Amino acid sequence: MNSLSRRRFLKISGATIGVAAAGSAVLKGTQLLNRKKPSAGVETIPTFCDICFWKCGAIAYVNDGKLWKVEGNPDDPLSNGRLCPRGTGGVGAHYDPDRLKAPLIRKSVRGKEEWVEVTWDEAFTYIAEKMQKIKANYGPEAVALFSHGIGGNFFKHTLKAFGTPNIAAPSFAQCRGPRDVGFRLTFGEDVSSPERTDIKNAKCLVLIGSHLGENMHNTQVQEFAEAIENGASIIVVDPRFSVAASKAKHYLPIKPGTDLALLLAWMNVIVNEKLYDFEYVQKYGFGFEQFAASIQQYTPEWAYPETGIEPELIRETAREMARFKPATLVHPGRHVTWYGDDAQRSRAVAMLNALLGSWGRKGGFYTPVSMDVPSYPYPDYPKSAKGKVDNPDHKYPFAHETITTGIREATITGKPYPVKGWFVYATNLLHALPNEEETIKAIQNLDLLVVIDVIPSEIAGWADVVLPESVYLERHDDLNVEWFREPFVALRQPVVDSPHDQKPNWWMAKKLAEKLDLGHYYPWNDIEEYFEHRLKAAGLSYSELKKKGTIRGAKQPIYFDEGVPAEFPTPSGKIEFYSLQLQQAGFDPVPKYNRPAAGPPGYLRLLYGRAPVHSFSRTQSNRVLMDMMNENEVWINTNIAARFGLKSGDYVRLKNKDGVVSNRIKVKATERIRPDCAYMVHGFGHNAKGLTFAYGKGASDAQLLTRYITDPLMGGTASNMNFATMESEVA
Ligand SMILES: Nc1nc2c(c(=O)[nH]1)N[C@H]1C(S)=C(S)[C@@H](COP(=O)(O)OP(=O)(O)OC[C@H]3O[C@@H](n4cnc5c(=O)[nH]c(N)nc54)[C@H](O)[C@@H]3O)O[C@H]1N2
Ligand SMILES: Nc1nc2c(c(=O)[nH]1)N[C@H]1C(S)=C(S)[C@@H](COP(=O)(O)OP(=O)(O)OC[C@H]3O[C@@H](n4cnc5c(=O)[nH]c(N)nc54)[C@H](O)[C@@H]3O)O[C@H]1N2
Ligand code: SF4
Ligand SMILES: [Mo]
Repeated sequence: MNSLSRRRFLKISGATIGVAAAGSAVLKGTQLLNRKKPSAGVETIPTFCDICFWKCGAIAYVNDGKLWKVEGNPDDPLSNGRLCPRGTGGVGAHYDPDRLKAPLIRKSVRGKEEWVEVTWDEAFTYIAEKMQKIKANYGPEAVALFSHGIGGNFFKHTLKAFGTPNIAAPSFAQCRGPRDVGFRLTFGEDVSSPERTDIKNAKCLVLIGSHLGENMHNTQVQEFAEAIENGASIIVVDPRFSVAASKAKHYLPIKPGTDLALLLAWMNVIVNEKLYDFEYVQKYGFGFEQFAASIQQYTPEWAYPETGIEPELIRETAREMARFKPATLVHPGRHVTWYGDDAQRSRAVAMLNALLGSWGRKGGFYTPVSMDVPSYPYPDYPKSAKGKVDNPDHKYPFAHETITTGIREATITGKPYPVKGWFVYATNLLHALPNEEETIKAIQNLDLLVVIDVIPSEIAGWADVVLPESVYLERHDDLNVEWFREPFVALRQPVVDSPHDQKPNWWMAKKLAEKLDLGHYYPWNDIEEYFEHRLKAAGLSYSELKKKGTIRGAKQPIYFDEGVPAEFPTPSGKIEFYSLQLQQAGFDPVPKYNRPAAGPPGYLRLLYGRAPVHSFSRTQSNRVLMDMMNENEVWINTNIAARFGLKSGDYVRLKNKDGVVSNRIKVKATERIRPDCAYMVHGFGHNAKGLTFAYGKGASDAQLLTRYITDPLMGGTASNMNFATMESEVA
């Protein structure tokens, strides 16, 4: 945007949005959503959302180059014409006055958040020189990329071209990794994202922690509502009476960390009462007899003292699941890095589904399909002789993606080889990884930390170079060729200009490649040329995609009964009730229960999760969403609150076993949580100075997660094993 149109933009936004306080540029939050429709000249532009990673198709309404509102795109199968509240509030990301505005280079010591503004060319020259130096001294592998979301695709491309295999996202070792490993070990395939869960057709839906309704992944929540409408039987297992629990026929307030005991007891009932899908198990199962024998000890009576769930309720819910098989979906969850037994617990979830015959069946797990859009024919990437740094000697033998925390560890220890440069694209590592101290220690070992962000996040605060990105409403991103119920391809495209000198990721990644003499990896001049090329190869029209935002392909079979081949890419070619792979690697071939360690007296187990109007630590600067929820609370049981002399609305500080004390946080005293745990929404408690609005509001769960157990199968960092007590805070 040139300076003239920028001035115009500022004038327009100042005039229409209003200014909260004299002299400040703070925009009013939900006012942005309640603005009247402009009298004329409203243009609609389709794109897809990026407030979380679900990528819902959206329509932006723009008037005179100015963003009015964003709604769901009715043509898009992920949104079905409706966005979640975060998606609607996405306008706040564009209008956020705290946004990064220009490239920055660190002026003083790391973490002090003192910068000099530089030009884009200066920034790239600085970065490229440092990268070449690291490459000369340690090899290209010594530069790693942390990235989350589709926006990271082009930086991945540049860094692979540079020669590093060390590229990781927190969505594996801090999120869904154990689930995908557990399912892979059983069915040979991942659950993937969007999950292949056929929620809308489920007649019985079991949610173990997955708190749909607070967890707002749009399609899943829409399907959940549909299942409820259709009278599906809902079973919810959660130490906290979640929104989903309020819709349940059976609510099981489980003792935290004991879900594997419940799962084993459920399977014990289903096997011993011969309630399983006999034909399915016989046809597709491997090692059923050994499995059945090894779960005999896990009776409902045995599980009762472990889980706190009465034997009769365990039996009743097991029978309920069996009644509706194969349309019973035991949801695999998503954020499952809880207690260290996570991959094995997820495997038990997979096995329970296998007993119910739900994999490949309507109302269970469908087989996702996708459009055939060939990738761009780039030159080959250089092969790394050293291999990846995150998982030396395959210590975690079943990790099939790169482990973020493995890269962090190598950066601290220099083993198996040194890591000296980090690129961090759209992931606030100080909120996303457990144990902040280790992250900072790793950062202090770096010769280069580049952070690409839209706001001055905590991780940006530690960077040597900060690159300001245009928000998703102002840029193109890679095509979304999704694996879903039906094939489709979706386009993200700019609907408004960036207000300052922000740039899209593809432009930055390409410019950086050129500085590194890797320009030949970008044979296209502009991303639209790249789209044209790929879409043409797929026989699709770019101009149609631009107009519609989404092109859908013909529906295809997605269930075994419709002709999808029942293939299980496991070593046995079958569903593995007994896993020889696990046995050979020295692990339990059938999951075994180990009781989680208890906390000290007076401490509560610290649990955390989502709120409907926020995404992780990325939306607390969004004025629209903050108008809806501007701090988090700590849920504690009413009796515990009374014992501490606390009531709802009081402020406390949480103090963990290692003496880390949180920001002040408001108490929510409630019957809706067990007395042995506390619960808070993730993402609050920002302490980066540039986040003027989010700063100091609520407390950060991440700060309190000083401990974690690493999943021995796959390297996930289980963090539901921290304990906290409360210190009163005078308001
Ligand atoms: N303590 C704790 N840790 C957790 C979790 C938890 O519940 N508690 N959840 C885990 C889970 S499930 C996940 S998936 C991960 C999520 O981890 P992350 O994906 O790292 O989530 P955020 O903390 O929101 O960090 C996102 C960063 O991207 C920036 N950003 C937003 N939009 C853009 C953009 O358009 N471009 C660029 N370049 N940057 C952008 C934001 O400002 C923010 O700094 O965290 C995991 N870690
Ligand atoms: N609004 C919103 N929605 C989101 C996101 C977001 O940031 N905001 N992020 C998305 C992403 S990437 C992910 S991974 C998902 C995460 O969503 P989920 O996979 O649903 O996981 P969490 O949000 O971590 O929720 C944790 C839930 O598990 C319960 N729980 C804690 N310990 C135990 C236990 O021992 N046993 C059982 N049975 N339950 C337990 C908690 O009480 C809480 O209800 O949400 C997605 N949807
Ligand atoms: S679920 Fe909500 S925030 Fe996530 S992409 Fe969809 S509309 Fe956006
Ligand atoms: Mo996640």
